[in-house]
Amino acid sequence: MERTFLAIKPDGVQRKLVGEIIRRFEAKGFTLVGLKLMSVSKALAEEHYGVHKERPFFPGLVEFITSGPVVAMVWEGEGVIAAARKLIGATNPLNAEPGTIRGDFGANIGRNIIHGSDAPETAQTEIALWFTEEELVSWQPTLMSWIHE
Ligand code: DAT
Ligand code: MG
Repeated sequence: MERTFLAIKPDGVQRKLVGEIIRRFEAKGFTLVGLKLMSVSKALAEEHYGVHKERPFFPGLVEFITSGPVVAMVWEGEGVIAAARKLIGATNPLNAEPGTIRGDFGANIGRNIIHGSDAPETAQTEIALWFTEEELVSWQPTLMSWIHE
């Protein structure tokens, strides 16, 4: 079963959006398999955003993600990587569709509330970067037959 890495950024946590965001993924039918509130070290932030190392916004991005608590999560489900990106919305909240998390709650690209892995390879790398095997729980929700054929 496919898994993706999501992180509610410090703005989402400070704005008390944790419950609302988790509710949306639960309501959609995805399964939570990893969850922790944490302070992000500079080293973890730089590794996580390594692909953007050369971009002008990189230092600000690292500073932002390390500026307060982050809720790191792993979610499971068929097609969850692409579907989570759709639920999250466009990178710039000003371009994100209403109904998406960024479209409903964001107003600035530097405060876009949540991160989601963008492809199977990045999902695998990011899950391994943020979670140990022991922190992930494999379980079968009993209502699965009402969500899945
Ligand atoms: P996404 O988070 O939608 O995967 P990304 O991987 O391109 O977007 O960029 C990572 C984060 O970096 C993004 O969530 C916000 C920040 N960012 C991206 N482009 C930016 C820009 N032009 N100016 C400021 N911050 C930017
Ligand atoms: Mg990205």
